Amino acid sequence: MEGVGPWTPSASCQPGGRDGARPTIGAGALARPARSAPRICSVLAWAGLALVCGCGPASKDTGVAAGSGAGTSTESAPAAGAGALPGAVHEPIPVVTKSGIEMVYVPGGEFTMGSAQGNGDEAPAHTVRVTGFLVDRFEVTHEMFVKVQLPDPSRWQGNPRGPVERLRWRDAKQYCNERSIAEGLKPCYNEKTADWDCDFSADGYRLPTEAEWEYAARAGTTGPYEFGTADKLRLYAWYAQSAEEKTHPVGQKKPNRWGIQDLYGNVSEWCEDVYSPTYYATSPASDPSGPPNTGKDVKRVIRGGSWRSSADQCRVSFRQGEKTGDSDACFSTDYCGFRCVRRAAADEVRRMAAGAAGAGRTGP
Ligand SMILES: [Ca+2]
Repeated sequence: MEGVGPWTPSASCQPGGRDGARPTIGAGALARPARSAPRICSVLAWAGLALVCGCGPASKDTGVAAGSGAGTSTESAPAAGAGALPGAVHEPIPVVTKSGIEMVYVPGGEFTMGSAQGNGDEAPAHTVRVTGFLVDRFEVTHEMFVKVQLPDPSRWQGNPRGPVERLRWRDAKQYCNERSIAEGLKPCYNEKTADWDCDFSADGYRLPTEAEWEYAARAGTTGPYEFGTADKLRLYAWYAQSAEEKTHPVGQKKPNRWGIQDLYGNVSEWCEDVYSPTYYATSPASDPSGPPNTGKDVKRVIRGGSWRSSADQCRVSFRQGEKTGDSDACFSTDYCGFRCVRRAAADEVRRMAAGAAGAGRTGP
């Protein structure tokens, strides 16, 4: 699929615009909010989000297994570990990062990935176990992108809270590395390899795996939409029937029960995985990260649908492969954006949730 409608040249098409040397890094730009990040923000975010997203018991209108905790809530993943969060290890926890970005900690668990009722590439539905992780509450926005001093390739840039789009897969990965460096984390991506290979053991930011994305979107539910049926999609998503052919600032639609927003629609979200329509038949049961790259013109997974998608294309198990655009000087896919994830141990999550935000702050 290619983008439709007019677009104007951006930095992505300017000579040297985005393929040149790494800009003088935004460690300073991102580090500043860390020092001033008020502890109260995290506390309020925790309390407020827990109320907003209904992180406690499952609400009524979707087929949720017991509670709304992580999948079937078999929490024993390494990230949750022994130092469990008091009374909360099975529940998602909103946090604010060192650089002031809202994320949600999703405890590990098992869930049924894919669908027997969807398209052929969504089958077979199969059990997958996912290690706990932090996921951005929102799609990455213009203001977040500019903060790490990367040129913004987006078609629509009028509102700093709008999602970045028209973004190559590798540019999304570069943002992840810059954000990691700025927060003193180990970057996940090796920029010296052709595919910018991912070190999943690093504690920095990266794109979600397809399994992580679906696990976070499902939030313990089993149907085509976390909230129930397609007639409610308008409340949760900017998609073809509601978006008026453009993106919208993030966070205006309802969150899912884990407090994550704009999963459906607005911009489709890059995942780490190579796209293969037959992958589910052979994928590993624990933390699958996609099939190997078989060569050029490989497609990577995008998830969630976008401002131009049908309701069907926004389903939680709907899969789509998209060319990365990494060798396309004028990548024009104005519906491709992303959000970040990263691994975090339970004690770090606890500190973040308490407002220390991982910045070495142990008190006010
Ligand atoms: Ca989205």
